[in-house]
Parts: sequence; structure tokens; C-alpha cells
Amino acid sequence: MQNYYLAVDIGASGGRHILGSIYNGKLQLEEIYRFENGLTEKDGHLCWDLEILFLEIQKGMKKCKEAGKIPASMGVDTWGVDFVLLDKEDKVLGAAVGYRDKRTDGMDAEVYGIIEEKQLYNRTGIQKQIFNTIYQLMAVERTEPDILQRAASLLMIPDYFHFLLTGRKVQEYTNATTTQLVNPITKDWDYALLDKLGTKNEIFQKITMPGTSLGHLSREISREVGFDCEVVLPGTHDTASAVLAVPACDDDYVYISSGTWSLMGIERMEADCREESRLANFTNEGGYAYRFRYLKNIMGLWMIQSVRHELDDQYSFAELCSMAEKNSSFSSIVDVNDQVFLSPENMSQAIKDYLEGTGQKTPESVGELAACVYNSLAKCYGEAVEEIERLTGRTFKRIHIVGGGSNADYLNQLTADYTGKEVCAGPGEATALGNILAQMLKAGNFASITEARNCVYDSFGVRVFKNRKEGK
Ligand code: LRH
Repeated sequence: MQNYYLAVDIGASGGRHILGSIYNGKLQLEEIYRFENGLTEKDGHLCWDLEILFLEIQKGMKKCKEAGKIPASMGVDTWGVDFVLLDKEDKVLGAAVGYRDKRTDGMDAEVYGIIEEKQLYNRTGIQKQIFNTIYQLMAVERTEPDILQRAASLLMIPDYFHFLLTGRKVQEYTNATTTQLVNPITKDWDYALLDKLGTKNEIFQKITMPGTSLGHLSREISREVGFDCEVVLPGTHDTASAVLAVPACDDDYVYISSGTWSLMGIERMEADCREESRLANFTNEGGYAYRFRYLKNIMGLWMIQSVRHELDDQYSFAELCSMAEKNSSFSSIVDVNDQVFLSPENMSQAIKDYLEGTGQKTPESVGELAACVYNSLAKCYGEAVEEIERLTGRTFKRIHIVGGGSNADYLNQLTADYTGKEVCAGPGEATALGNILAQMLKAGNFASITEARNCVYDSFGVRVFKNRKEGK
């Protein structure tokens, strides 16, 4: 009998239930259910609707039952940094404010009034992103201190869902590191930092590794969905799951986990918390089996997703890519990591304003606008690779692009051109796949990460793109 493992993979714009299994030595994936997600405005803040998301999680589980494919285990992964606070009766306090909300404006200065920015990086190795949990907690502290006082626990979003599924509260390690409150040497909460910030230590859960079983579904949930299964922690930070699924058999590569964000970096066993690394804005996020994800957050496909949305979703991503390709001579470039693109009222306008402000030609068609976005992203990848090579003193042969964005062949080709490296694209389902691999590793289907990654390569292959630019 085939064993199924269920990944519930929730991103900023939607979630999926994917069942994974092994057949004749190859990995097989089956999408069981798909649902929408997004930030909605509530009382002046951009929030996630966790109640609806949890109903969707259960709906997808019921679909497994209907299909007669009961998973042996399941796990949930989501984006990083966001959390909920629960009171002592385990009721959510306040709203689940999302990371693109502006409540963190100015919170960096508040935090640096307590601990110097340099020192914070040195202690945590985490890149400054204004939406990191540390700045969000400061926003709660400054605007709703009563909520923090009443809080009995803090749970990151996937941990909250695991709690609702099993009744167990833990803090999964990879996602914990996105808070900017974890020490990369002890791999535990930086309690001295928490004390400095005045945050109650008791609200933080025990840090627990991917591959740990949380036991079985609670009786109520299993009655509701019609089956029981084990819940096994994946790398609950979606990027950690995606990196686990990179189909590489050596370490001579840089990866890009390409989705709403582009996370570009390498895996390594130790964190680099030097000042040089901070200035280049690299982060040391925790990965599966304590491998660090030394990477840079790049604005990613969010820009083109927003542009597409502003055009009433009338073009598919494939169409936008081909329109961009036809306008590839349009040479205006934006700095995709400029904060003006994080949460603008209107992305197309923000791009035009940026181009005007920097004295460049503004796009006159959708194709030119899309060309500007894709070229700007690929140029940023090119710069990031140079920085990685400079900071590590190594050179890398190829780039693995995984995740939904790896389906954009035009961007894959541009990435090869701007970085001068060979690009290996795929699999597109890396995040769900990485979630499943952690469960399969726990179940003993693979003896090692290398074996699991080889199996990803054998099962899905990669599409290769070569650099076309001279001098690169
Ligand atoms: C990608 C991601 C990224 C985080 C951001 C908040 O989905 O998890 O790694 O920085 O969302």
C-alpha cells in the first residue's frame, strides 16, 4: 500500500493541499485542494483571516478522505515573521496583523533605542526587514500594551495551526529564526535580548526541530475531517521547506526560492554575523537539520503579481512574460528592494514614480512595464550573486530556481544572462515538496537529505538555461 504525506502549504496569495507519495522510487505529487489567501483591511490594519484559513485547512483534509487517500502524516508551512498572541484561555488577542501592514513604521528606531542595530545583527544574524517579528512586537508594545500584558502565548502562524490541529504548542525552529529573536549559536531564544526588550519570556514556546512528531490530530478535529493522522513538523517557514527540496547533488550552487519573494542564497553550517554581511543585507535563517540559509530577501514576483492584479487579472503570468520578452529592449530599471515597493497603494504607479524620480524612461505599455519588472529582478539577482561570492570567497557554478516563479522561463533566461551562471529551473512545487520531504525523512523513506534531493532530481528533473551575454 502506498503511504501518503500531506503538505498544507499556505502562501500570501493562496494555499494548497498536496499529497506526496513514492511510487517505483519516484516522488509523486497530487494537488487535492486549493484556496485563496490575502490580506484584508480590518480596523485600519492589513490582516490575515486565520479562522477562514483554518476552515480551508479542514476542507482540504476532508477532500483527502473523499479521495480515499488518508495521509500517514501532515504538516503546515506558511510565510515567516507573522504571529498571534493568545490569552490564558487560548483565545486570539487582537487581530492577526500581516507583515505588509504599516504598523512597523518607525519601530526600527524604537528597537535600536534598546539595542544597537549592529549588535542586534551580531546576536541574531537576521537581516533587517522592517516587518520582522521583533519590530511587529514593538508595534504591539507601543500601541496595544494591554494585549501584550494579557498574552499567555505567542505562536507563529503555522504553529498556531498545528496547535489547533493537535492541542500542542511548540515553536518550530526555522520559522522561529525569522523573528530576529533567536541566537544562531545556541539555536534558542536569545533570552537576554528578550529581557532587554522587556518581552515576557513565558509567552515563547520551546523551539522544536522539523521532523518532530506532535502526536495525532485532536479527537475533535479527527471527527470533523473523518480520519486521524500524525502531525509532523516540516520546516514551517515556507522558504526552509523550499530549500530542502532543491534538486542538487553537490553544494556548488546558489538557490532562488522564487515566489511572492525571491530568496536567494546558499546553505552553510555556520552563521555569518559579521558587519560586512549585515551591510550587504544578508540573513542567516535557520534551516532543516540546523543548516543555515544564508540568503537575501529580494522583492520577488510580488511586483508583477501586484501589476497583474491592477490590470484586473486579465493577463496570465505566461502572457505577461511573453509581452515582456517582446519589449526586452526597454531598458529602464528599478531597485526592486526599495521600500516603496513593499506595500504601495498602486504598484504600476510606484514603478513609474521611481523611474521618473531617477530620470529614466517610463513604460508606455503593459509589455514595457513587465519588461522593467523582470529585468530589474534579474539584475538584482546578478548583484546578489556577486555579493554572495564576495562574502563567502567562493564561486558558484549554477543557480537552482525553485518554487512557482521557476515556471517563468523568460525570467529564468534573464537570470542566466544577468548572473552569467547556468540556471536549473524547477521544481515549481518546491515548498510543498520540502514539507513532504521532512515528513518522509522522519518516516525513514530517505536516509539523508542528499538521498531526498537526489530523488527530487530523478523524479522531476530541471530545465537548463545558459547565459547568452558575452563577458559574463
Ligand atoms: C516567503 C517568506 C519570506 C519572508 C516573507 C515574510 O513566503 O516566508 O521568506 O521573509 O515571506
